[in-house]
Amino acid sequence: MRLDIVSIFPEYFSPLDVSLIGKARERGTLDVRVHQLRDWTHDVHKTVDDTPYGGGPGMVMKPEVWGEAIDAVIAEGAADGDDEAPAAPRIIVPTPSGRPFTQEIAQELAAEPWLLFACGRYEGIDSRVMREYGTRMRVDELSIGDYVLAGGEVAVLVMVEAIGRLLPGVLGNVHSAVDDSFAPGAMRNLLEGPVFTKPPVWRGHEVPEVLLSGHHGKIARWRRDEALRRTIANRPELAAAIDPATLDKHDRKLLEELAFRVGPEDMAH
Ligand code: JCQ
Repeated sequence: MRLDIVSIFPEYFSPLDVSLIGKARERGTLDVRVHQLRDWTHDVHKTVDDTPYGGGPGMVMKPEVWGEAIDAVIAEGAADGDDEAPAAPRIIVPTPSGRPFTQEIAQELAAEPWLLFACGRYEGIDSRVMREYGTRMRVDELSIGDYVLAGGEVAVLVMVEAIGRLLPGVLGNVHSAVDDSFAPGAMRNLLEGPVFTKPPVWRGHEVPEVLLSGHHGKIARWRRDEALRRTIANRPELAAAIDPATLDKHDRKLLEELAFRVGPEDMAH
């Protein structure tokens, strides 16, 4: 997979030299290139922003600079890609006003051959940039959560890590990637419960006895109970979205004890 990142702070991306992503780059699984947006300015001050039309606080990133940068990165990528390489990348713009970036989107993006991340700063990038490239390729404005960062750089690090670990051969254990809370197929819509390792007693805190029992049926049941408890406590909106048809009698009894209302058994029918 090829990843191009355009930013006024390329130094933000040194974490991509280490760990899982760093190893994937060394092996050639991932080809990451970070570009300085200011390289495509023409004035002495290397200006990338200007005042917003209509007034208001802050500054907006200029469309001409972004247009030259994206055109150049695409031309370079298309030129040194092989004949099988796609002519255009998917463009990702992290922004608090985007669609939520989810595990499902990470999986979708992990299947792409080429991604271009555009890091905005200030109040954002002139909207015509997304409009312009949206006529030629897929452009997604994505949010990593309901808070405001100083720029898209950290959001790109988050997305690249979530996407990168899904690439074939990037994770040591092939099971790890599908076992996550949000991966379809695991315990769908449930958070993962608590985990423990040795020693069996640490500072007086004991590992739940059932986990030492070797009784695989009881362990699976206990883990599911804990997953349900944690989902209700931490993510009530996820718990509310659980399909009642996926709950057995034991689940229903537990939810009743927790005073969590679910629909009747046949609600899905
Ligand atoms: C991403 N959640 C928060 C901030 C403008 C593209 O324009 C802007 C980008 C940012 C950086 O992204 C975030 C963010 N997901 O703050 C302002």
